Amino acid sequence: MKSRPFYFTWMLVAITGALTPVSLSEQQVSLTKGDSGTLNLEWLGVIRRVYFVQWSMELLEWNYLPVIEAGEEINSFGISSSSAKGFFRLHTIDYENDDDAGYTNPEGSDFDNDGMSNLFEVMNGFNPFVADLTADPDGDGLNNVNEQTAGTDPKSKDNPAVKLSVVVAGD
Ligand SMILES: [Ca+2]
Ligand SMILES: [Ca+2]
Ligand SMILES: [Ca+2]
Repeated sequence: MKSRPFYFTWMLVAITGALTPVSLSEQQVSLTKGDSGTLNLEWLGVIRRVYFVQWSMELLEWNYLPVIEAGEEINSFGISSSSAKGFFRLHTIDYENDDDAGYTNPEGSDFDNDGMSNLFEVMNGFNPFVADLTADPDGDGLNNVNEQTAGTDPKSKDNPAVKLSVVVAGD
């Protein structure tokens, strides 16, 4: 099971199919409480289907969680939480063939062709279905795709490239 810290709480599971409708009968999702307040989201995957997970605090704005799964297996995702309420849902994409690159390598693929891989986007809170390569959420002058290339954190200004250097000239 993948487990990464995420400080929100989810009380309700909603289901959406982005490109194809998903029936509830084939899409059983469970939400259980684990040790030390962790919430475990679990669902049985369907073959040739890729899953993204979104969360929302107030059902107005949805954000992607740092997880991408594919195929017919039991998928589990642990969430550390501290807030009182929230919602989440699955965003799914179906493929015709087993060997479609988007299905065999959904994390390394770039669904919105913005130069950032799907995994990089969800790990950094970006939208893997909207081209946001020129955004600069940390305001450090390096846009997201340049941060990915440089291996720096697009949500933090700690990039070596933008650190000020002070030179004191002697006389
Ligand atoms: Ca992308
Ligand atoms: Ca994007
Ligand atoms: Ca930046």
